[in-house]
Amino acid sequence: MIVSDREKKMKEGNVTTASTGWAESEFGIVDFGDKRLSKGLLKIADSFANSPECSINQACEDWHQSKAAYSFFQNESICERRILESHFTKTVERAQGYPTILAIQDTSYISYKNHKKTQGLGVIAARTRAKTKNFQTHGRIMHTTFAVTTEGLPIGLLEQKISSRPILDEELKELKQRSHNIALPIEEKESIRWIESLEKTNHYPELEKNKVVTVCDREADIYDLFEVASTHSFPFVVRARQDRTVNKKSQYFKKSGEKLLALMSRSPCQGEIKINFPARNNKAKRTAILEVRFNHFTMNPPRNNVKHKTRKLPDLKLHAVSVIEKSTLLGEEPMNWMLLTNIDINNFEEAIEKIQWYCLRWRIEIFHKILKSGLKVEECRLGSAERLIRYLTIMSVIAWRIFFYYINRENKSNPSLYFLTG
Ligand SMILES: [Mn+2]
Repeated sequence: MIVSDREKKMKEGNVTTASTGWAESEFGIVDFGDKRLSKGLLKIADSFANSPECSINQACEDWHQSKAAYSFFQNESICERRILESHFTKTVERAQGYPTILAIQDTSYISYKNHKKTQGLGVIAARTRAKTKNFQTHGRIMHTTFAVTTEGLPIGLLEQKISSRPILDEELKELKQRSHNIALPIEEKESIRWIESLEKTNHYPELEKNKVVTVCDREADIYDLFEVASTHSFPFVVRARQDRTVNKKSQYFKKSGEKLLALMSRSPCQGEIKINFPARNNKAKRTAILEVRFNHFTMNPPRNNVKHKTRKLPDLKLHAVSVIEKSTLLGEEPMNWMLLTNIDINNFEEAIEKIQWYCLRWRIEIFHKILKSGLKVEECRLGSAERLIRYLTIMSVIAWRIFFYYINRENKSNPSLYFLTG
């Protein structure tokens, strides 16, 4: 699996596009209750899509148009959810005819670090340094569900939430404790975003005939997420972050069970796959031979999950796929992945399929790259967080469109082109 030249180009942010009336078809159904506003949206979307790397002033044809764009972003009656919902409807339409759709979730931190004048931004990162106490990076947290076909064609967003962390010091302190405090219910933790998105993307009535597989990186290795998914039969593939004790007879039997890694390493190797890693981070490109193992196991609820107090948490029947690099050159970190899924895996082919789906998770990283390096959304100065959210919403759809346009035009959606990454 290798990265295509086109993806390389896109990763470098070298993107252009041509558009004729695409905004009409993507946003034509948006109703703000005022025709002028709906027209304004189409104009903005077309201008930005035509000049993806430009600032608002550069993208607009003239002063009048720039002024119209600014007043659009400032207009408090414009709800970004309407814009999104119009796009979601289109994504769902594009999904028709594909039996399996990957709903890839990921979080991106949009930093407005040096924008001193922007009002209402939350905190996306905080550290306590020796000299500057309570160092904070301001910005927005963008959690997106990006829909991709199993051939790798990005068909649009299925969900997006742009939020921020509380800004008060006490709140920050509390938050810091929370994220490590497993005694709090999941709803009170920030990780609830993974579960909310899972539920939303599985509730499109138009996608009833499609298999919508949620794909996430290690951040989403959360029992509560797996529990919701398993209860409602929402399929998922998530990379494991931790080595759990599994197959316990009961949560009260401390000594029963075994570690998942140990279980997998005594499972027979079912076959090998070859992956070409592209050159990156000053490392030369290389080919890795990986051993593939799979097995099923029982995930027991964590003993300290607060929900035990109110109800009996179920044991979950899950499957794991392990991919381990056989030998590496000196200094190379051997690749070692464990994927968790609630989809049955009975043979090597079914295991490989899950690995390929996980490889396609990289698509959302490219989407984030287009937003940041291509469209330079972090350079936008709009003066307030609300305006930025409207702007980021529209730019997200444009970023998707640029990506779709490239892949679709060259008709190169072949999963063998994608490389693996953690
Ligand atoms: Mn992530």
